[in-house]
Amino acid sequence: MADVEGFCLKKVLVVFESCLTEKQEVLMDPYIEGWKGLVRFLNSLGTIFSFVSKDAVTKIQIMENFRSGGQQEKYLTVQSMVTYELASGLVDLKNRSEHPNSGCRTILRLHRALHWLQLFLEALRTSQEDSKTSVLCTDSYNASLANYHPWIIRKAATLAFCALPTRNTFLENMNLGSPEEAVDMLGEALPHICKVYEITEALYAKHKLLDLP
Ligand code: 1Q0
Repeated sequence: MADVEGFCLKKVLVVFESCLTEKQEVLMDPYIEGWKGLVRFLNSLGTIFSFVSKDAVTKIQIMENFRSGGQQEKYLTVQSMVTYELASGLVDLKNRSEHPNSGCRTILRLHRALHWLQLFLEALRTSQEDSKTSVLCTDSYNASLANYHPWIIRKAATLAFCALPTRNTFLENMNLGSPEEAVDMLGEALPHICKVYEITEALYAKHKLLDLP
């Protein structure tokens, strides 16, 4: 499952480590790369999650376009993007109208999903061997992303989670060796994901961007 086309989940997760600069800024390119890897993993779980990966791909594409467009250097880090878009009036703060796909609101959606990922991986790492992945996934989703989703999406997501394999199959299919070794890898990768999440959260809170439409 996780090894489709030589895919390695470890590589994907450690990419988040390379997001942080010395000045504790979040680099856009590895952030986008990390999400692309996660989407590849998601696709390997089957078409049942394609409604999720489609949305993630759309958002990744929006950010890639900024990174290859005329103002690409303004999008080098999440920090420089926030400064630039706010100073240039490129963010819809109340209603989605003139700038429906700003970098700020797009990253906010991925940032919320990163919180879900953080909770889910932590749950996988610390749960009992016989835990149900679907339950761990539903609980982490309800504690994070679900708060921003309408009923119909929550319903579709929780239905899809039921198709997830058991915890040990899941860990084994990550192709990192035994479930224990996979758990160790998660323990190494998680602090970096948490750090990226916290820095982005603090930045968005400071600029009052946590509720962008
Ligand atoms: C393992 C199973 C993963 C299941 C993914 C959980 C997330 C469910 C999210 C449901 C999103 C539904 C689609 C549309 C949502 C949008 O409305 C919403 C808001 O955007 P907008 O433009 O309408 O305001 N979009 C989002 O909230 C963004 C959602 C992005 C989700 C990206 C998920 C990428 C998943 C990666 C799987 C990683 C699994 C790693 C497991 C590691 C195992 C050790």
